Amino acid sequence: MSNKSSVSEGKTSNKKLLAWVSEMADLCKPDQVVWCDGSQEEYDRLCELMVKAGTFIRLNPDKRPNCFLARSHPSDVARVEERTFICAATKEEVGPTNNWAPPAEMRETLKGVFAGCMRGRTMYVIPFSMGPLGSPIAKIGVEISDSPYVVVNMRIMTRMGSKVLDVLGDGPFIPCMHSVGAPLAAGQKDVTWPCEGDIGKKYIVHFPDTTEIWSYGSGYGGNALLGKKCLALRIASVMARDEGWLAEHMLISGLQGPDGEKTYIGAAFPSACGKTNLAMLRPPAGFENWKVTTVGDDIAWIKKAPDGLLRAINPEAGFFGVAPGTNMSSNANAMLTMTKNSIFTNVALTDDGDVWWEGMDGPPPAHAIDWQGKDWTPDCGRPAAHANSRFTAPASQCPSIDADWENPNGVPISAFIFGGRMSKDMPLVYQAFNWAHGVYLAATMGSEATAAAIGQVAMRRDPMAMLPFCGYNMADYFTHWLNVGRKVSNPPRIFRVNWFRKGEDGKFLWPGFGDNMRVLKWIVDRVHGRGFAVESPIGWMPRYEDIEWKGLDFPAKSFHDLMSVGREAGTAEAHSHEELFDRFLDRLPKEFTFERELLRSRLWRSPDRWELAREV
Ligand code: TSX
Ligand code: MN
Repeated sequence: MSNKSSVSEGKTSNKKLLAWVSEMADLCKPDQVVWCDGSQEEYDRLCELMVKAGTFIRLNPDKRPNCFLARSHPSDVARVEERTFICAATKEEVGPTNNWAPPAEMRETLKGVFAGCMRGRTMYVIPFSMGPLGSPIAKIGVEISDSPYVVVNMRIMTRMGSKVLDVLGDGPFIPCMHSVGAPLAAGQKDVTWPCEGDIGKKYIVHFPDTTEIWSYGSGYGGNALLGKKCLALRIASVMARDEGWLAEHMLISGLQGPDGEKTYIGAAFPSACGKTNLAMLRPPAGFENWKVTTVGDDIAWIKKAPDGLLRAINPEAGFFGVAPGTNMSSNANAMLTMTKNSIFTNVALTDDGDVWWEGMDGPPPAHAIDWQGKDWTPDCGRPAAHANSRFTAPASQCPSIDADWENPNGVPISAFIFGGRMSKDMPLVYQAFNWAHGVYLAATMGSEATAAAIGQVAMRRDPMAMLPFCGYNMADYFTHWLNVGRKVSNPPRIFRVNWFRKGEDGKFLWPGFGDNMRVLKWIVDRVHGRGFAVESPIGWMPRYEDIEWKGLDFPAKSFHDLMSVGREAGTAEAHSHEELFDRFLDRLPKEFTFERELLRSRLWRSPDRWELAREV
């Protein structure tokens, strides 16, 4: 047994890191401490270890070489927002949308739950970089975890291992403490997915003032892979506020037209709107000379560069995407990315050793083993894959990956797109009048989610798709957005989109997916000052003839149904913004109050229904 950091000799001379690892080993009492080097050999060894333990099932190497399936405990399948805390000095700093606890009190609680929590387990030290190694925008974290599943997922999702320690030197790092919260007594047999079963004993805690993360009790996704939501969004958003940049829940993609001109966009969508699908979009028929490239599918770090442009990097190195619904027509690039070297969690296992989930291509298998390890047949009445089942796949394997995806200086962003899932009254696309109006559109973004209990559709406001991910008071976050736009001379143009509008018959009005390229082309045209638009009370809108329809039979009447907004619906929407704003009291930027009044005035003076398809 060597629970001292003697194992670390020669790995780093960073005194703070050595002291922290040693202190955490003393607290958690693991059987051993292992410093991860990030090598293929180490990855293979840990995967094999998990196969032996029953945590991993190796998939058929002829069908999915070097791929594994993991099944989590049924109680540990998603992020736990109600157990997520931001422990800043005061409650006002984190605002009404975050859970808060006094930092000193929370530290005592955590010391209690972490004491001896790694007994019988190995403590892994995982150095990682969010962003290309050595990029001026990148940040280094070190995760301590007792989960080998976390180690191998982190190797796909981040730049991980000894090379990070070389870049770190004696510099600062973000400490990320993680335990599944399931110590083993002497001789106790382990389970395949250890975790704390009592949700009240799970903790996902952020200390923004000292930039620390402490996560206890879950081994799943954003609860455990601490570089992603915890570091790259919650902690980074605070650092970004203090340092004058943006940490956003956005995909980044490149749109290249027939003349070779390339335009990069950042796009924010709440969950279940198909962000990964948009990031990897394949242009439809009629767009043969267009190319869409992928820089990232989830997180963007955006900074004003010396050249005066807002440049973005994807801090991640892999995709942790929702599996159900992903298929060759919704997202061929994602399907091709995960053909090898990937990890699948909570999907079904087919009889020939491959994976399957609801919405995959072709007919369902006649028999499979479901995500809980039970026999499954198409008529059994249960889903084969969990709705939040995931693939972890290296971004480098994505056929649409952008040539500059690892450019340490990032890619220049020309447009920000914000979109929710709205079945009524929200047009396919419109453009903000200016930066402040655009920030307002982003902040009032809403999305419909089916509340399973009542089977009803409820709209939830999700400002910038950051509601669960902003590490400080969202009113201050809005102010920060307004400030960033003032700092750059030619800020990105801002757009709202909605792929999910339905007709009277309850059917989707817009084909979506690849055909969204038609909307993106109009956005590109607008950004470069050549796309036409008409002014409406809510923003600039394309007419039917401003959209490229080649390859799609889409009548002007349908476009009109998709774009029109009535004065009554618009006014009701403007009114309900007040509900969101009231939560932030006097911290809300003044601009928002004025933007809302301007919107109401424009609507008041508008016709009952404005008709873009017929009028100019
Ligand atoms: O990802 C989606 N996108 C973005 C694609 C680039 N989805 C899936 C959402 C769940 C994650 C969509 N679903 C999109 C969309 O644009 N649009 C829709 C709605 C829709 C669903 C099915 C059809 C059309 C629209 N199918 C047919 O009409 C045949
Ligand atoms: Mn996300």
